[in-house]
Amino acid sequence: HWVRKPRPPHCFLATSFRLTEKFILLLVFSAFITLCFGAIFFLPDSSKLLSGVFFRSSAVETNTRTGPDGSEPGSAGNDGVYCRNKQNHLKVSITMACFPMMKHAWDSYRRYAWGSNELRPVSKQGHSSNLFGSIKGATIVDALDTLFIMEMSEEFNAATEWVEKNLDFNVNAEVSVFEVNIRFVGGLLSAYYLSGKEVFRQKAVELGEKLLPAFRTSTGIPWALLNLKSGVGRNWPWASGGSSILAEYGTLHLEFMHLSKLSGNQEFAQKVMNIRKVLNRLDKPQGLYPNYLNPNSGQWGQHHVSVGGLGDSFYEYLLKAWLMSDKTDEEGKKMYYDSLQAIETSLIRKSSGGLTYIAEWKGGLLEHKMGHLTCFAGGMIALGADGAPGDKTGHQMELAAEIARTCHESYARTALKLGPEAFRFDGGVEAIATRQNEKYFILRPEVIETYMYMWRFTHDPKYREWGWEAVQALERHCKVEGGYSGVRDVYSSNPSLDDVQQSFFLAETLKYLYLLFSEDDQLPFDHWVFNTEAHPLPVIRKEQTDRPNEVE
Ligand code: DMJ
Repeated sequence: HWVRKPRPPHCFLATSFRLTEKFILLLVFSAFITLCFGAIFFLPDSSKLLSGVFFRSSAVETNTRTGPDGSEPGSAGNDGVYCRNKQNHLKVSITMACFPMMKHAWDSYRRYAWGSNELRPVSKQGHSSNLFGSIKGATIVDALDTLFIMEMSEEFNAATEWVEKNLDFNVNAEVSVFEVNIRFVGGLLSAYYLSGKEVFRQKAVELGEKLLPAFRTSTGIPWALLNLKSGVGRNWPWASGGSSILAEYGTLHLEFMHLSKLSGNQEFAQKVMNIRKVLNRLDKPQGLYPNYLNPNSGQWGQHHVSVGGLGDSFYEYLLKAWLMSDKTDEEGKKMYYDSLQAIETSLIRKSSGGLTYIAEWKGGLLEHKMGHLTCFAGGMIALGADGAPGDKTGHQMELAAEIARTCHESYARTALKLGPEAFRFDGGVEAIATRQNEKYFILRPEVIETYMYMWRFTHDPKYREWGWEAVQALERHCKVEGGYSGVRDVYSSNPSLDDVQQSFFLAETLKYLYLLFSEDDQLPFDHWVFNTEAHPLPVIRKEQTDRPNEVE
């Protein structure tokens, strides 16, 4: 169901028309509008179209035919060209934005760090964090599907060849189960589903099998860290009383369901379904899920709740498990909507300046801080709004739009127009980082991810406008000759660079930007669900569940 789109058409700029031509154009245009209204109000399937109209934010003009600054289509601004394509749709020329960004990020990695996990774009050398132990090639595996989707076939083939010849999981090293799962297993699964190349399926299943010993605990809640050779696991030493982390053990479900489907081995699915069982037996303070859970005692650690770091993708995977199961996973659905209700009651607040934010909860006290990571929640809530129980669909879309606005403000209120790692709503500030160690930006995707979902569901042009602002800021402040780097202080007009091109910049940030400016049938949401690293996985159709080895 992946729809291969032709490269975006060339833009044609201001054209002058003679009076008669203008008149004929006007006639055609009015006929078109009349037809559309007829279709909306009189055709039997009008409810779908109308829902698209109702979901739009009332505060903002929804004209999709003007440029982001209100300019007419066909005008060229300083920072890019907004133009009509042959179908008369407004479109930012992707070839002028996201595609060259990917090319620069990829070419730089290939030139200076090929085979390393990540690139140091300033010092022009490889970089490896201890999250992947001695597994290599994180950027290659994370970028595979982005290369494929952007039709960078030479680059995709080179990456495939590297995977065939060099990707090796027989290492005597400790890895993060979560990071390896979302980036490597997720990246390989997507590459398999998109390209059909058997090597990706084999490697995904091989790595999945190596992760299984992590589940050898009294409860079956997996360890955070695992030695891939010995199968010995442990937890992060800093995590409350030897606890496992909600966002880590809760972010395996999508990949493991696909591993069972592709291997015929039901153990993967059983392991992640058991995590749900353990969670459902526990009492939840005010219906909330604490971030820490001891895998041996099966008891919560510190009562710290967050929709950002340590909690985030657990909630995301409940919703997406339901969507990916062709809406058959009722347990996932219930857990998602119940937890969202608890989050709304206990964590979501509005600032005096009218910004909605998701605070963190520590032992019953609210910390009025929101992380950049938390900004993914706008997209998640929009994605789930359609299935919301009761008549909460409209309410959840509004909530999603408010979170998107707050996150945009966190960017807009900086010198660089890039968002800080965390921003606060106390001590007289709103959506601003106050602590030095929260002012950095490491090329994270969450805000752009939310713009992309909001664009797909509302077609409100402000989301493309905001995405375009992010493109400009990335180009101005993060791009260097050797790739893209994070910055240490988004409030400084002359910030220092952190010299890391994160693999998720290629997997997520650039992919979501590309999708933000693509047509809706590019990876449509009714066929694909994105894992938390933006790797698309196909919906497992109801009728296929008894035929686990078939690829859609
Ligand atoms: C990514 O690895 C994933 O999106 C994860 O869920 C959270 N952090 C990074 C990006 O910021």
